Amino acid sequence: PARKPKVIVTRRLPDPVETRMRELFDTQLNLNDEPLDRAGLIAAVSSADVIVPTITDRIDAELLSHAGEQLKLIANFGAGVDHIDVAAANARGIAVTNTPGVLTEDTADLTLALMMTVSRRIVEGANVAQAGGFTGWAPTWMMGRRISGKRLGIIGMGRIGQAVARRAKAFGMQIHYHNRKPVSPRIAEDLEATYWESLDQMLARMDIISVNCPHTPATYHLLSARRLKLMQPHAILVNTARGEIIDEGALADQLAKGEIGGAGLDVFEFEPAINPKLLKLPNAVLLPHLGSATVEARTEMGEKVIINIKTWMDGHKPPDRVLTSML
Ligand code: 8YV
Repeated sequence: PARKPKVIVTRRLPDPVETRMRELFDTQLNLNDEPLDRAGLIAAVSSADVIVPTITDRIDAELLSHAGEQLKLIANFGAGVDHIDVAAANARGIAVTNTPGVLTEDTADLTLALMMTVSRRIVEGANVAQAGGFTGWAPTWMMGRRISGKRLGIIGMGRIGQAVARRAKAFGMQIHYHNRKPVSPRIAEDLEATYWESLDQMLARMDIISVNCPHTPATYHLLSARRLKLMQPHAILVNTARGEIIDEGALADQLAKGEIGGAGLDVFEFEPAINPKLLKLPNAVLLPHLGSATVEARTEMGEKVIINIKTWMDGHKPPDRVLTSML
């Protein structure tokens, strides 16, 4: 029988995933669960047949110059591949796969949760109550804003954007979106979604903006200081995609000045660092990248990784191959 491929996994994964991987492959786990340093990553790419990285690993062209002939697959644990130089990998005959689909609903749930948390001041209220500050109810105390009836502008109408739209529609919101191209007429009709070719025009008219596009060279700082200024002073910005899509410093300044109403952020430009200005703002709700952090999603992401490796081993095209033409 053919030898089992050597698979290096850079972080700890849910138990059932690790167990299955050990059964199927010659699996090397990073038992202490700290991100590998550069030397560790170099050692991994120079000895493994397959590496399974996560968002905390930077797989750039220089790192790949250390890849051995045997490295054939980078089976990313996660949907976003902006930490991987896919072109450089492909140029060396190394395929890249990701784990789309299984984290869509959970990321969309968290997006709605952030919208409501910011709009209804849930963290502020919880903090007051927990600190013993609920000393009496008052008619005008801690008023937020309703989300029903409001205009939601979704940037990026892929799987996650559409899942956000379905939920928001059920909450009575009006769905608007900006995307490279309009979605199919059937989907647009189902969601009663209005397409904006001009992001600038959409930004100026929305009550809530949700970022749901991938981070690519084309979307880096898509929400620049200039574009953020187009948002209305009561508007809320939610980001469960990638921090790099927003100029975080400009956002912090505009939130502090009251030029933007509030923000719900699950991702940050210099993760895991968060702009210190954001930490002090009552109108910013910050989460530590929890979009796909459910037992179900993380397990299914691991299962996808396994399927991608297995199909590749069996000589077939892995189902979730990422091609540069898709980026
Ligand atoms: C993960 C994500 O937390 O899938 C993604 O793109 O951002 C999250 O699901 C992370 O990327 C895992 O590597």
